[in-house]
Amino acid sequence: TLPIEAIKNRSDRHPKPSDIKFQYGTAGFRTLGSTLSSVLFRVGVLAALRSKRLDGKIIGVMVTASHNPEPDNGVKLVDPRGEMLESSWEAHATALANAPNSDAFVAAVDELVKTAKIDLSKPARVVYARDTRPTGPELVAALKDGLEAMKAEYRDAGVTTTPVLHYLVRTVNTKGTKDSYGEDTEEGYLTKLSDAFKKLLAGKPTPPPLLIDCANGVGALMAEKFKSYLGDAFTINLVNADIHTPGALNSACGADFVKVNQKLPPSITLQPGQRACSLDGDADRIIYYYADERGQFHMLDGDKITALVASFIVELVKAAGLDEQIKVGVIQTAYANGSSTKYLSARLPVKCVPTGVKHLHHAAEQYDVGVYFEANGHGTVLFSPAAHELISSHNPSTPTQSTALVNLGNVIDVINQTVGDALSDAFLVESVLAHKSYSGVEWDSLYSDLPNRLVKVVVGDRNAFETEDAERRLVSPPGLQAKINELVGRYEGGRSFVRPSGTEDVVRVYAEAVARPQADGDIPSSCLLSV
Ligand code: 16G
Ligand code: ZN
Repeated sequence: TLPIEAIKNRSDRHPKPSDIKFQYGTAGFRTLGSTLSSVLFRVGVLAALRSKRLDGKIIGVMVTASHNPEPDNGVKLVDPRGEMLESSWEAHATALANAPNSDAFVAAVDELVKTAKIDLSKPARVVYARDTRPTGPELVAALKDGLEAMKAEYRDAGVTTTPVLHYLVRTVNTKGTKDSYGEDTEEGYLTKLSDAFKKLLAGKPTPPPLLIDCANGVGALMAEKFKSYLGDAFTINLVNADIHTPGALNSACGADFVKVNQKLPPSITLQPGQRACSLDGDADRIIYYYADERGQFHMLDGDKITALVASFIVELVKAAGLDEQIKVGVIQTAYANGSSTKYLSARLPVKCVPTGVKHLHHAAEQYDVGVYFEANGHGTVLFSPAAHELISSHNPSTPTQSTALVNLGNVIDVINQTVGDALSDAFLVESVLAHKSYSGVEWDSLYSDLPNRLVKVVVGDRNAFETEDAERRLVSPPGLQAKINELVGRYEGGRSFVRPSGTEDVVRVYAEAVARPQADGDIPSSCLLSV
């Protein structure tokens, strides 16, 4: 039965602020960290219930607000294979978080136990971690209160990145099975990725040192740890690695800053020809860039990573003699630059889905190999169990096939298939560049981005904006899409869409066209807010 008294008593220590309506959205719960104590307590209870529902499989809880400003914080649940929480439970999470008081909370929990048919006699196991935010320790304490109220077994993964937490969930749940994904420790993660990366670099000229902007976040800790695992094979130099100065996190640095402003963080100067990358606050996103010979900045975003990585995997699969059996596909969102879609569509199947990792991840699972990166730099590559099996068991008939198979195996191991992982992505990118003898310039020249503009607009009610066709067309408010079509038709190569944000109370407007002034259109500058 439900430990009602324990839940009630502990819940009283974490009262819900009466004026806030919480919502489990695409990024979990996310808002000002100082308001989240009740949410964390309740997520502790929810995570325990989710684990019981799944027969005691370990569930992950990550406390982070990613690229948001430092005072924000958030929490999201990770399902047993390391993937996002199943959508139907998002509503349960929202319901529990908004119960006005402890009695109502216990009633909501009781209700969930009944509707989701949860067997309370099953064990509950949870692993949690947090990023470097100052509100983290207090929120983790609230989370632990929730776990203890439910008598859950828990493991504290400490201060670590979102992708490491996802990795831990997957490795714990597959330990000792044929689907084993590695050692279920941070060392296991560091070893698995760095070994595969070193094997991919073996025999190639050592790449130039990579400058990594760590957004003054938890990625700095992980990147620092990788240094000794990589040894002489690959040098990383860290900048914005200060996790102690208040206010520094994500401030004028990091992947989101670079992507949104399309410029270098002011803390970075690049030598002509130098390549660098920026992580976000929990190290699940990455944006690359380089300076050309004139010192001019060029961004290499998630779309460019897709083009580089997908083409490389297609070549390896072909060289391995597996192109009949293994089909590689790409998933994008409406934000993908039109030039990238054109480049990729000429080479392999490309699908467009609504914004948000769960949509991309789910669509990627439909291919033997599914490559997805959001333009903002969050992404990974998924290999189906059948593709894994073929790659590890196929008998090569030529030395070329044999090399390609070994490389594919290492590509699989260097990738964190559970979620976007900035450092894993960097190693993958560097491996491909080394294999193709590309510098930033050659990589960039795979296609030229169409100039584009992304703005946010505050509206009375963002829920009045409904979209279809993977958010590329508005169905309401009535008449608006026709207006957009009319405007877009005036510009060469014009494309534009409007979608309500899933994380902020605004709508986002994206536009691209062949020339910069046309992408900017005739929007009065007073209407433009930064994104
Ligand atoms: C969340 C999503 C991200 C998406 C962004 C869009 C996850 C883990 N994260 O951060 O993929 O790009 O939301 O935000 O799904 P928006 O709806 O406010 O534009
Ligand atoms: Zn993030």
